[in-house]
Amino acid sequence: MHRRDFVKGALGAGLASSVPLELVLPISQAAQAAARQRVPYGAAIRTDFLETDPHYAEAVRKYCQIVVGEGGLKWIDLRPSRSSFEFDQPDRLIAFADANGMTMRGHTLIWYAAMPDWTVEIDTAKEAEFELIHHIEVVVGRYRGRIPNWDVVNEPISEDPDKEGPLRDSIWLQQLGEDYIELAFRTAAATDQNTQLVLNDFDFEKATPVSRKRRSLMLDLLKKLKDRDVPVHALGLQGHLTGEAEIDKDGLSRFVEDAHGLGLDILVTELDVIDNNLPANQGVRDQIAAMRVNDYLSAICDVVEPKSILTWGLSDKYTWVPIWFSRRDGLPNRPLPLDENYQPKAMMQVLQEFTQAGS
Ligand code: 9MR
Repeated sequence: MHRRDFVKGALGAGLASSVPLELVLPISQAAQAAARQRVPYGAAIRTDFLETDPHYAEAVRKYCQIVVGEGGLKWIDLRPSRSSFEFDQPDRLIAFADANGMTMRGHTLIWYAAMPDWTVEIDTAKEAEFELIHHIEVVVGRYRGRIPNWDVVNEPISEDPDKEGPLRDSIWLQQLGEDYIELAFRTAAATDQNTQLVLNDFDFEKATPVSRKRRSLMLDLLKKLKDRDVPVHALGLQGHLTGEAEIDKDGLSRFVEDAHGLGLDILVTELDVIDNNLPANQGVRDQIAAMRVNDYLSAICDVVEPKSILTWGLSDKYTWVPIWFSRRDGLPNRPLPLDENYQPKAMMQVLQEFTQAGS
């Protein structure tokens, strides 16, 4: 039974049939959309623009059931100094989510990047352990019961493992060795027992030696954590797809199946298509991007339905892609499901096929 039918049925049992449903239960746009969804869809949000660009807020309300701050919960935003926490941005975003019947994911507790300068002063294992635990306890504790899942550790596998070793260099790895991962998960679980704890990373979908290696290292890490009863509940597949690269559908499906076989849920957390090397023609570019997203999601959904699918941004107007991957021809990047005027592109149709009921 669809959720909508359930709501009507439950109401019908207790209320006079002459009362129009709209008057009894004002169904928000988000709730209506949620009723259509099979898999919840969401996007990374820039909170400031949500408040200053009404078209942006309208698009978020129209399409998203989940939001995640593109920043805001990163150390660089939260921790201006060792002794202080600045919760303004995530507080505003979670208020928006609450007001619109959405949920907010937590991104991210422990990451090698986006660290404020003062953290270079963390130069002993004891200090690192203290700071890691303190940070997680304060941040997860503040939103206890309100954030349904957290990226506890983000991007722990190194970018090119054959050159750099298996795990990504960070303050945490340097001071605590790979035990930092276990410590982060255990601390998060002890702080909020009801939130889903996610290990999140990218580049698992290509048919390259690096991608293959990263898949195998991620599985090794997950197995090790599971063997030690570490409370890791889900694998987050970021999905920053490279526009010109084929998706290794078999490799990705097998990887997802293996991770799921360890008892983990699968989430798609940061989907977009890096289009700096795709043809200039907009129509062609959008079609290729949609095709990559289709290949990526079918490789995953053929074996396991993800618990949610999020893109890293919603409209091409606000995207991180040009920071690292601007186009040589000077044309703007088009990595996301809505164009810069909030019109849906082919990618949005693909996303709806994978997320909406009855499709
Ligand atoms: O999109 C984010 C960008 O605005 C920030 O400057 C950057 C550093 O905080 O992080 C970007 O988001 C990254 C995410 O947090 C983790 N996966 C890769 C994302 C894109 O770089």
